[in-house]
Amino acid sequence: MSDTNNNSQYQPAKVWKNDKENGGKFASTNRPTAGARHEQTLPVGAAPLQLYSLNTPNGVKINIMLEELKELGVQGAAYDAYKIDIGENDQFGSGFVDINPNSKIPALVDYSVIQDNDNDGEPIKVFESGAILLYLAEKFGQFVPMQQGRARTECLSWLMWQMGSAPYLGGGFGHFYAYAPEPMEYPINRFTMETKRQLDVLDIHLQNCDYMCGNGKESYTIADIAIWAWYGQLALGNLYEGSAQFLQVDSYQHLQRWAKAIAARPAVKRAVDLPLKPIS
Ligand SMILES: N[C@@H](CCC(=O)N[C@@H](CS)C(=O)NCC(=O)O)C(=O)O
Repeated sequence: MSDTNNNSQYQPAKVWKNDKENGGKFASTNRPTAGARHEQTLPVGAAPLQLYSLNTPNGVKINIMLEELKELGVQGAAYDAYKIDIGENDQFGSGFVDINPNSKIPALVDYSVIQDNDNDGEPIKVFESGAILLYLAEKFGQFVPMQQGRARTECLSWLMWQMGSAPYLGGGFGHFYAYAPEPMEYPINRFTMETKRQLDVLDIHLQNCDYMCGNGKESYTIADIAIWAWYGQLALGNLYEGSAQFLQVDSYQHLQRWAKAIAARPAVKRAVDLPLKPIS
């Protein structure tokens, strides 16, 4: 094994055991099991949509969408937003797990549907930020081409690209660059390589279009919203201190132009620092 492994003495046992603190930033939160860890009833406000979230990139996607709908004056998109503090293990409370069995923010509950015949008086629970964006976009007929065809397919392809790619950025690069107990060359190199490749994918694509799926303001979609929350914020130096220089984000000029244009939108300015109500 090469020296760049930083860990050349380590040999995986036949069966993994959870018998050591790993020392990373989220070490005390992580367990190899799922399900509720404590009882916690979540508050429900008066608005039709109830958001349980945090202003991380995955949370910011939904903040942007709801604030963009507010900008358009969409009445039915009124919402209450509550803070799920993942550092305090709120994501493992019974009320949150009942909405999202995967215990990760964001999660949304739509109470506007309880009068509808096919909902048995129950609200609709939505988890996974991509699913929430698509749910809201389709419910209100905004920020997604509604008709099946090339434009809708392109939008959903880029939305799914974001959902599949960002774990390499956040869980891979971000984790090892900013949260691991010590710098480790092998994982930092591996995930930096992949993150820079992804930034290049976006830069090349944005060379020929204003937004991810076309030109002109009306082509701004949930694909831009989802991708901006991670890659736009990374490009603007808002994620992982020191990473803008490390990744040389300024060199991706088309990505920079797109990221700045979206950052200037009033809805986006409000969304990145959305006030969230306490859950208790
Ligand atoms: N694929 C999920 C990922 C959500 C996610 O990873 N959320 C993080 C914060 S950005 C979280 O809640 N982490 C808490 C934990 O892992 O315990 C989505 O897009 O909604």
